[in-house]
Amino acid sequence: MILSLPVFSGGCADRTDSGTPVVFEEETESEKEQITIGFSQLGAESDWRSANTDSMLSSFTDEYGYSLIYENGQQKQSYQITELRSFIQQEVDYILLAPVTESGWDGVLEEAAEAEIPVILVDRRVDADKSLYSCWLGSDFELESRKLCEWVDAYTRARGMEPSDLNIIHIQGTMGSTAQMGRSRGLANAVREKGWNILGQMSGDFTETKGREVMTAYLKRFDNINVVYCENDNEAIGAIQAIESAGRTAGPDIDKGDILVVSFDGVTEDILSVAASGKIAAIAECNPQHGPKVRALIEALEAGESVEKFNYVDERIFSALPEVTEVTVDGVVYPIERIE
Ligand code: GZL
Repeated sequence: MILSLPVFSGGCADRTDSGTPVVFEEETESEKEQITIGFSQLGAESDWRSANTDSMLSSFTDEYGYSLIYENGQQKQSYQITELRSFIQQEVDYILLAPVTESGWDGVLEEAAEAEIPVILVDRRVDADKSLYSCWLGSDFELESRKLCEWVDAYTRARGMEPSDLNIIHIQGTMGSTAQMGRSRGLANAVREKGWNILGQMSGDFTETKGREVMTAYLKRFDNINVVYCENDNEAIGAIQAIESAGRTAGPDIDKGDILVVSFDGVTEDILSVAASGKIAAIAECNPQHGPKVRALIEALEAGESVEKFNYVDERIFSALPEVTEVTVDGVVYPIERIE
């Protein structure tokens, strides 16, 4: 029996067993052209992450022609892998992945490749065959570190200190993440090249709570700490709380007993006001505004254009302290952005 399928305006009809017409909404023009994105964000651990999520969510909206499926991996790789498998099952057009750490992605990326779903990495990188992802966009974390270490060297010398006078506590980010590895490598090289001292090194997992815990522990062990190198601002805020609770001062007068706190990110007005007070002496910017740039990459791919495999965002150095106006890394001069 051939069912008569009267076409209603805007839809086509079938019939239930009782003969009641069931109208399947026809795809609207916009739905037809919409690009479906599955975005696995690694977590919500920091102000930077929130700013990055906001940038991504506001860039892939209906008005731009996108349908976004957003998932938060709560800083657990197993959650993110499950999310990616769900995106593959839903046959999304693109997968965006902000990977929590670098290792362990080959399997699920191969599954996406088998499903012919392009993957774009944002922020941190993965330790997997480059053919398994279309491209990556984010920061040069080691360059961020080198710029900040040059600032520390210039500033402490301007305050009459010798490199060997610096006794540093290093609060690392999430171990195994690209940001942590680049920022730790930059400091390790500076310590070796300049003759600084590292008193202690431990992960603060990019969070305020753990930054405070780590700094509290080290303040109990050492009375000669004069520099704290935090791998993000949230750790720095926690470290400053611990410093002040211990009766010490986080500030610019390192030659008079202050503890010089330096950090990464610089994404909120609140953090920049802490830097304006001198409690954070300098911040290497980590630019979270990835959304529009990732959208441009997808538009290029959609247009059949080739794109760079690795795409970098521009970043500055912030400080309220006047002694250093620029730093030079590999012959490139980076002006310091004065904040007040
Ligand atoms: C850097 C990003 C880091 C930030 C932290 O691109 O991966 O993770 O610096 C965030 O604030 O938690």
